[in-house]
Amino acid sequence: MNLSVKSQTLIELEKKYGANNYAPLPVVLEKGIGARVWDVDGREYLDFLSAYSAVNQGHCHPRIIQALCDQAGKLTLTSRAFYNDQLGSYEKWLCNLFGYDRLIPMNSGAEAVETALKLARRWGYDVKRVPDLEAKIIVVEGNFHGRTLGIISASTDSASRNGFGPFLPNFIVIPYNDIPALELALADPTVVGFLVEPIQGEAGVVVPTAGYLKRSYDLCKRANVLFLADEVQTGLARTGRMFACDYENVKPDLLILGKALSGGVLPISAVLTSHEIMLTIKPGEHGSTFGGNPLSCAVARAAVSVLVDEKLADRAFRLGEVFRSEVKAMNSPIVEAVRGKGLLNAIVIKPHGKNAKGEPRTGYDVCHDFLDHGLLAKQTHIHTIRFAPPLVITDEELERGLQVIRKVICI
Ligand code: IF1
Repeated sequence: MNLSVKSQTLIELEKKYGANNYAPLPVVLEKGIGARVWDVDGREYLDFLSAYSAVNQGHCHPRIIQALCDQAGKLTLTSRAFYNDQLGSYEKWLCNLFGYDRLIPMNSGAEAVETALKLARRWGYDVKRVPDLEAKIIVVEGNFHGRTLGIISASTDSASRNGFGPFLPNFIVIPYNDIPALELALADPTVVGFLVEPIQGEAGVVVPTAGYLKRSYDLCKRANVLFLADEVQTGLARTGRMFACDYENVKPDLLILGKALSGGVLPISAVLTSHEIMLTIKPGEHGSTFGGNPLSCAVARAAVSVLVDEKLADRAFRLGEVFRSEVKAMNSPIVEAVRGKGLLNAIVIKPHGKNAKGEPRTGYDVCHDFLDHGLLAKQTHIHTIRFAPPLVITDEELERGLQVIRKVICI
């Protein structure tokens, strides 16, 4: 589709003055409500990415926006040098809701992951009594936990880590979904934590074998190693349960949340854990300027309340079943796999045909076709396309999205 002058102008501004760290699809968005967004020319799209599962509650959910506006007019930031009237009640409410003793409020998902890694190391030295500087963390191939130097030190993705070294030592990388490999790695007495996504998002919505999380958790307990679940993308109703770990009744020692914790309104993240683990960090040893600010507390409380009150996990479960069964029933000649849980799904595309440049068509080309037909989705690792609409998507909107998908992949 040809871009309007208005869109082209705005795109050129980003190209001229911004960082070249993304290759966005050619669409310039200016408005969003629920599962729908509109570009600067008033064209409507169904959002099947939800800002990588940050907008589970739908764009500009009125209850979250109201909480934002109410608090924004009162007090937005005090820093933690002082107390504020929102943080304590938010911490108590979220800890009681999710069954944890304590919460440390951060901002981005990466910050929360870094915080969890520091807590695991500090617990390792102070409680497990691992010799200083020897604490190790087990991670898995294909992991994605963020873009900070500490986190990419654990990454196996060249695009995330090449050219940014040197890296943090003491990460042990094992295959995902591989219990014997974990058992072997856990034999090292200096291991303090196992960091894992319950479903690997960036790797292409890779769902592990049923029982993998529970078995991993049990092995970690037996080895006196902490189980760190990165639920930044899978958490908060996305996969059809409040947390993906809930499918196996696993309660992580450290629960890492972000993205939809704010419903996509602000960067808000958190790590929830026990008294013993959380209190290993003393005053002045960790924090952030915006962590726990009153505006974020008010927004997060509204965002999580929406998930609970609108029963969005149940909705994601039901609509996810519809989505996967309907896409599978399309029997598309270019799709070699359909997988996911709840409304975190993906299809794997076979290289097919040629694009305008005469190259084999990839996920990017298919997403470009989706765009032309009014649906926004994004490929990951060339041939995998992730579908993650807001959990508030209506049955009619989902059906409309499936019609677009059918039109594009059943060529
Ligand atoms: C980008 C990916 C998704 C995450 C998990 C922590 C974080 C993320 C499981 C860090 C963030 C985002 C980052 C964004 C695109 C997106 C992404 F493609 F990068 F990998 F979703 F799959 N744990 N994921 O998925 O949270 O610091 O970003 O708040 O960097 O391109 P963040």
